[in-house]
Amino acid sequence: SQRKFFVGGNWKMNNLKKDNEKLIDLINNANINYDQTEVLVSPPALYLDFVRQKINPQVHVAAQNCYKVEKGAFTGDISPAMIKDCGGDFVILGHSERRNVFGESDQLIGEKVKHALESGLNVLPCIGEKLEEREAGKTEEVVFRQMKHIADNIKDWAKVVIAYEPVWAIGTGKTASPQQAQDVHAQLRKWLASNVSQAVADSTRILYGGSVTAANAKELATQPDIDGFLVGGASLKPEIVDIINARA
Ligand code: G2H
Repeated sequence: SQRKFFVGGNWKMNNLKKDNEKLIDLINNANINYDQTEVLVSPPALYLDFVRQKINPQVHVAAQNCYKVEKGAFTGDISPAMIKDCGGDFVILGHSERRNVFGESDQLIGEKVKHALESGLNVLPCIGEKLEEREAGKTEEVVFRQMKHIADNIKDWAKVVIAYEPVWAIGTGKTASPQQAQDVHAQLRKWLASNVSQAVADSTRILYGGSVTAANAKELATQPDIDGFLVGGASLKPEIVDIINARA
């Protein structure tokens, strides 16, 4: 495929400096072909600067969230300008934990995507259905609706990597089967072709997320529409290197 393999580690709200240092050493010392695979790590925002200064410069450093304006009276939040100022070049937006624990709407996530892109960050927006939505046969309806709110706010798709993360597979140990994931990825690519353009559908990376491990990554990575992974739990362990090299 013309799409470069991409693996992101979403550290979520885990680890102190000393643990971050170990993960940074692990990645810096690993055998990774950066021409073949793009690698991203996403520490809690407090550690963006710390991680950026220590990790291999070829690794993208991402915030896990941000707000939709540059500055102002928004206690507790951070802006894309601040992420860039601390050396971050990406922001994850609309992660299911932001949607479901913190109540973020499709509309807000769209506004964040727009502002982050206008600020010069790359974005990694996440979408995915809940178990009850899948069981009700609504997977496509849900992920297309989420995609539309994101896509409507994107001009430059070269700065976008999408993550499909079925909520029922996140941190549960239940991975989507390679076929289940491939089916949704293929539908999303079709949606991009019809609603944006064939070129964007062909070139945009769609990552899979949800209980990815070294044990299941290789088979998932063989699917034609899976272009990499967004990894949570396993990104805190040495096996992240095997996941990064799943297609090597
Ligand atoms: C999904 C994923 C990372 P995990 O949230 O974004 O986490 O791999 O722990 O399911």
